[in-house]
Amino acid sequence: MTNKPDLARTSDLLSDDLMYHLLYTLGRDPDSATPSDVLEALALALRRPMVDAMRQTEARQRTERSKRIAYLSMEFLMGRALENNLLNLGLLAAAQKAVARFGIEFSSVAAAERDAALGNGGLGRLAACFLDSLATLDYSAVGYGINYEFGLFRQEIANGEQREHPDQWFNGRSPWVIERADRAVMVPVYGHIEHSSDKRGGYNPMWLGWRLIVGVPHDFPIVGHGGRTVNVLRLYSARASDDFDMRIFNTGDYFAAVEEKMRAETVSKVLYPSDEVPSGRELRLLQEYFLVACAIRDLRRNLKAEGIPATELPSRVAIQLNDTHPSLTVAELMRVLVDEDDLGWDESFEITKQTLAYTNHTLLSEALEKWPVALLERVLPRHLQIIFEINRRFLEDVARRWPGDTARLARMSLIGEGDEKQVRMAHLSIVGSHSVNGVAKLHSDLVKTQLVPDFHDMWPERFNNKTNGVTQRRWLLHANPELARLISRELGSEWIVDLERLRGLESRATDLSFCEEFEQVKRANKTRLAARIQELVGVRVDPNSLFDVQVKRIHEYKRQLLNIMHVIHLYLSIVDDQATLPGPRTCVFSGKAAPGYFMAKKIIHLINVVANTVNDDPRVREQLKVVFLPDFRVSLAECIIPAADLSEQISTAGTEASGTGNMKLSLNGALTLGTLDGANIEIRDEVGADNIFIFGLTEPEAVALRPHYEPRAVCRADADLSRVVQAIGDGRFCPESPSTFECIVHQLLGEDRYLHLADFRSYVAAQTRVAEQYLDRQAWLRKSILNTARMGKFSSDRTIREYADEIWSLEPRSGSRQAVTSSDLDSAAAAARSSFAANDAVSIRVG
Ligand code: 26Q
Repeated sequence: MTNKPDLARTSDLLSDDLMYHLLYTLGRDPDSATPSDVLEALALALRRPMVDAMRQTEARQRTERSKRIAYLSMEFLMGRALENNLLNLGLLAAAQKAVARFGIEFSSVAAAERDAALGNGGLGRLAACFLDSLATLDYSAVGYGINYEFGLFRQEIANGEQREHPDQWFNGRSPWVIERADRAVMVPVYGHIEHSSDKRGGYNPMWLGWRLIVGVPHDFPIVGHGGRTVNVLRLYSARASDDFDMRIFNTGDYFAAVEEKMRAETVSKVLYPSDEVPSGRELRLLQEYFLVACAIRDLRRNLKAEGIPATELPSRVAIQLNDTHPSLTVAELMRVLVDEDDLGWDESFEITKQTLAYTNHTLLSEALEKWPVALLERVLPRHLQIIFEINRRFLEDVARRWPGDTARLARMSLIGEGDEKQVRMAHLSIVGSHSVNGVAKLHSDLVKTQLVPDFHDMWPERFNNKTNGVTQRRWLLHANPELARLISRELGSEWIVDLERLRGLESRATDLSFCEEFEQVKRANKTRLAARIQELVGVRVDPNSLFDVQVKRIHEYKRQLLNIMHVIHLYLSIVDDQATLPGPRTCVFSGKAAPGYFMAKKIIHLINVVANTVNDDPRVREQLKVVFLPDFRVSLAECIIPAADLSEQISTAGTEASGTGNMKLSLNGALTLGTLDGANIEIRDEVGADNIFIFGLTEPEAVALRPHYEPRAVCRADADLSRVVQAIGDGRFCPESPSTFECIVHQLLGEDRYLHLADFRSYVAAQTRVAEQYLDRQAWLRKSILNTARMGKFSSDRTIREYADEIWSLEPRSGSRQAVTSSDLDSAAAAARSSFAANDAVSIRVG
């Protein structure tokens, strides 16, 4: 695509800038520069084209007066940025050339980058995919989040058990991030309300005695594919305000003042490592409010700068709440409109509702966020007042609509009564938004019928579905370059911005020579993963074996336990029954457990001891290998996913809101073994029932079973299952401490909340079909190709267009990129490259 002289010149310029930053910004000796020095210098060298494009994007969006989407999320699981940015800027080849001059492998420079792990899992990664799509589709968008100094913990496995270590990514200062001290904002917290009256005698409460936290934005450029649009992810760090220093001066109480300063800065210190029910911690509440307050102030500042009145907010900005974590936005927006802008309550509430939209990501009703009223009163007294007033008016509406239905009032109230009064954040989000969406068809239906049916009765028009998607730029183009190349050779490179084009591969699924090439790519990816496995856990695995992969957070509902029970079943059938498997299999697990989640940590331990037993047993020889890869994160996923043959998506029906790993794996040609849960249902609809392995109870069947479910009876009736459960309980995999897994058996035979035993038989049968079908290489390959070919729907580009059209009312951007030509991409890349031209004056020639 790029012509040679152009490439040479661009990489010359890039290496000049690289050298400049190495020498003068970082103070390193070029002769002894390490890959991570080069990485940092390269990131700094890329600032010029990125910032230029960012400013151009801003200017264009300002002149077009485009409506903007603000995506508020406590998590953005970005992963590495280098290759992604280079690919999107069209500068990858130039950078590779520039780096080669240092005698350092480009791959080692890329590998030196720490993942930006500012998220736990699906919800955070979805936010990252959305930012990529928003920029690629040229939407005016900004992500608001927190610049955690410590991202998600680093996981180590010691004696089979998870250990957590702090992850201080780039010491909290990524070279990609640009601090914007000029756009700092003040956030008040704590204090009390003084009741007073305004001039007209109306009630005029005053929030006084607050403490200030300063929010300092750190901008992370989000480069859209082709480099035309560069949006920003604005991450806030919490700092103490100068008045702390003043207090030292005034009171002389040095220690108290420093302590307070540290307390303020704690707010952005660490990501909560849990993706389940919150524990009601004050620091988390402060974090959530901090995000909301910073975002609202920033948006208002922008509007003011453009001279736009607050009443026009809904026509200029759409705010999407990523789960309830930023749901205090409802109260904060009301506070600024009513208290600061002096608008009336009704008008303010209309503006708030028209601006906000809420995405729900969970079906477990106990996982819905709630905050004690007493805590809110202490931390955010004015917001609590506002929430009470919203509730009072809301319950009046409910009572008017359903007179006398007090049970309904209690169910719907924003305040849950109990031992302790609590604010129900999902209710607040629904009442304060004009749109409530789930993240897959089944999930959105269950939100309406099971999670909040009363709200659906009241406002059916508010509820909608937006099935999740993933960005093909990261999950195919970047993660699987060989498959990307093969596809582009066959179909052209349009699929990069229009995933439906993959459908063109359908006709190649029966073309033997294409099948062979597709297989070679998979094989090379498996060989690469095998090397990684050897390096990480010292286990040699056979790239010819079936790579059976389950990678995701460890949760009981995701049923990694069911998977390992099947592994145990295979193992016992080999060693106790002298059975032979149809073919060799390598079972790959990876994922983190929340540090306080006892059962999830037990499951990790069980997987690891089973892995050790199986891998060390000479009777199993090459038939079965089991590995648990430590520290699952975006960059490790990029290595595992392209190498998978089988994708395990085995959550109990009705528990997984959507899943997105399922989409990434299928896109990379893995066949799904799954339940009819979350987006698996839509994946089946797309790939066809013949190209997926479905098993287990459906959601209505699971609901019907629960009241009379007897796991013990199920176990007794199945000899294979009894043997597996027995082996877990009697310490067969952990003889030195045989009671280690008794709690697992106790859970399985007691409640078995996630119906492992009920689905076991059906799961084993499906696994047998998998093993048998894998033997027919040609048939399997065909299915694998059809999986890739039919993933078009699951691009986050499609999801974002739906949000933009149906929730945000954003104009489709100029040309909306449906048909980007390769010359388009070239000219955008050329624009990025031309940024270096201005650099000549200060450039220093290399060597
Ligand atoms: C809340 C309060 C306090 C501490 C932590 C939390 C918290 C943090 C993260 C609660 C939940 C999460 C994350 C949830 C999540 O990742 N959900 C997943 O979202 C994906 C994207 O929509 C779906 O595909 C998955 O099905 C869903 O599990």
